[in-house]
Amino acid sequence: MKKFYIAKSRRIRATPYTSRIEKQGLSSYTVYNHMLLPTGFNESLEDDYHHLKKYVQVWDVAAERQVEISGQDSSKLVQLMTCRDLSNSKDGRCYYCPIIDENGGLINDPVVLRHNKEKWWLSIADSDVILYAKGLAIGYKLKVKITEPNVDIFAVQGPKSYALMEKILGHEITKLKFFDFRYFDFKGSKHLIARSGWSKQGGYEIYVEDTKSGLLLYDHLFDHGKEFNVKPGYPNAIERIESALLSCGNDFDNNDNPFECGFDKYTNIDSDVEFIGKDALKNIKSKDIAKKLMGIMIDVNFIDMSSSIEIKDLNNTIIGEVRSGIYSPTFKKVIGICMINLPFYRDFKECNVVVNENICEAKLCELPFI
Ligand code: THG
Repeated sequence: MKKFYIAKSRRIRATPYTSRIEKQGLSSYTVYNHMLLPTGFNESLEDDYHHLKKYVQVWDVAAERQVEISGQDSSKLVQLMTCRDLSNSKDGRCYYCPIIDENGGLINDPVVLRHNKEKWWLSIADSDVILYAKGLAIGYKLKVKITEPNVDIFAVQGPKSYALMEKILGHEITKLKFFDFRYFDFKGSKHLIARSGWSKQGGYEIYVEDTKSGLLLYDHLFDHGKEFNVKPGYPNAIERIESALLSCGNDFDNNDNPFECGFDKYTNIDSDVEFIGKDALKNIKSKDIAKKLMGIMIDVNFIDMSSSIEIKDLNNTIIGEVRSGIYSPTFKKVIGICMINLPFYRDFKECNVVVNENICEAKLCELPFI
């Protein structure tokens, strides 16, 4: 597969870690929230996958931008944007929240951090949530301030992340529960650290506000992490597809709703909170969903995904599309995340997918794979 350079410009923003990862052997980027997001280093995606599952990696995920909503009406605005009931939310907790529009169509799936009732961060996936938030604030005449603060996340992921972070920040860090966050001291500077991250291998995310100290911490992790075999990394497509961590814009977009994407547990249409799209979701819930996100295993050892790929049943009827796919060394075939139409999502039929111009046998399954 031919690779192309990214022409850098101000519009495609660098991160504070960019110069470091480029020295550390970066080989490819994607663009996410108008910012550089690493997608590969010198070693192969498969080697990095095995490494992530065994050791610890430090990821430049500064492209996961924060939309800060503060002020008197901030709780109201955050709740208007998500179908997840946040009325019992607590300070210092993260909440995975679908953001939807008036039709119930998905806009984004951020991790929402509640600092307090008057200060929230939406740690967004790749779409311009800030414009939606500002539009709503104007229309509803809300007393809020909406900004994109200078917060640049790096993640520490993998089973050895706990030991590495304990060595650098002390024993307290190991007591942080999944999706809790608080400020930890590093050489006199405070850093917001959450136990979270876009892998199922465990770890932390450091929301760096003090760039100078954040870079010191970044370097420190490498300087003192050799015993844990620390390496630079990035959200790994193999690991995240096996774990069914969904990718906004790839696995779902604005034409899909939370029920079709398996976000049922983050969708509360029966509580009395007010959010945009609630009536639309009630209507959707009263019928069968039109399509459903599922897993697919395809009998082939390589797939190049640059757009969705049709899935047909054995009668040549289109039953859905593959939206993300990658060769999995664990399953020894291509695994993918696909959207399957009604009624075909009901029984997991054998199907066919044309990959690399060959008709390949495939099987549907429930998510996650692991
Ligand atoms: N961390 C932070 N910001 C982010 C991401 C992240 N913004 C962009 C993108 N990732 C948003 N998407 C997701 C998707 C899944 C999860 C987090 C962000 C996630 N899900 C867990 C799961 O599915 O098991 C837990 C969800 C729960 O039950 O609460 O972690 O990674 N800062």
